[in-house]
Amino acid sequence: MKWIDLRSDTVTRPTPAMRKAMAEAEVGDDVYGEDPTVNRLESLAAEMVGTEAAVFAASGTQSNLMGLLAHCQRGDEYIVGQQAHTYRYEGGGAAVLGSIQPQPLDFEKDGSLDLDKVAAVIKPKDFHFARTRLLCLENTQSGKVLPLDYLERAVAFARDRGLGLHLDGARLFNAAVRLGVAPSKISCGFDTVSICLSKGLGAPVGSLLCGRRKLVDRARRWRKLLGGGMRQAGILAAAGIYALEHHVARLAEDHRNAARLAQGLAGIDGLAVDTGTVQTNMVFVSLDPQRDEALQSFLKERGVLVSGRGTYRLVTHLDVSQEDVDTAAQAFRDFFSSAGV
Ligand code: TLP
Repeated sequence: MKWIDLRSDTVTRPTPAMRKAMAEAEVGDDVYGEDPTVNRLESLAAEMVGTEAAVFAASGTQSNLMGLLAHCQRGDEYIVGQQAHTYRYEGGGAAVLGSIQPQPLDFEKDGSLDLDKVAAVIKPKDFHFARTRLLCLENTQSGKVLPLDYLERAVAFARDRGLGLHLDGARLFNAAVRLGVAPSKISCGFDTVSICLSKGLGAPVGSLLCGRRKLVDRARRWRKLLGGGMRQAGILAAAGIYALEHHVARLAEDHRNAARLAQGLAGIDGLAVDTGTVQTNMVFVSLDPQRDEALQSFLKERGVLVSGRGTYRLVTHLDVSQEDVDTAAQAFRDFFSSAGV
């Protein structure tokens, strides 16, 4: 059975052309800095993101953690969104491994952090307090693209307050495609930027921490400590190079499919669809949580996979076609019509 898997864009599988690039990759020992394909990927990523350097990591979680550890010492603090991946979904890694204290704040509706609220939680320089060191943003945030003028203000704010600035850019390329700008236009003011190759870009594994050379050097040391020195990683890096060269522009197709899915789901009685927030490849819908189980098993019988409780994040990607989106929307409609009840 062909599944229409809307749970995440992490589920994509490498295409035949990507697998070919992986099979043919020239490799060496990356811990010695001798894997030519990893080196090429790191230069390419740094160039595209507009930073001095980049280091290849096993996952977005590892890359974000390397970034936080590069910026902050024991007893330092980072300001971060309450729902941000770097706070909520990374096992508390910064606190567990770095003794770094998070200061979470609610995201605004547009996915930004209100800079006045950020200013209000910066701790005074006094030994009672953790040292506020870093501001972390996320772009896209739940599929929403941070406005460029906001980013400009955030960069100026961080400079003014002497804070480092980290971007969880797991889906930076979705934001760039949506805005029609080079990714570096979004990321250039940040000190560190984590990008993921294994989301919409379709690589099986891999992220990069891009940033100022000094911070990337520190992060490379942390990567080793975290067990992330990967030896002949060129096989994975080749997939990443392929993804960056061939799968960025096509993200527009995922965005069109998400908009089409939202349209297809709008107006179903019993399902609330937030069509206004569909900017990239994510659609959020909600329903009476009591119907979760019935809905999920009904959809599964139709070959459609979703996850969530009460609220569902439906994600389009490389392995979801326009036809798949229509099939999924029809399956939802059937469930909520008398046939599905
Ligand atoms: N997020 C996953 C889940 O963990 C929620 C997903 O399915 O979206 N930053 C952001 C903004 C992310 O969404 C994710 C993955 C990561 C970082 C971590 O990437 P990985 O999974 O490679 O560690």
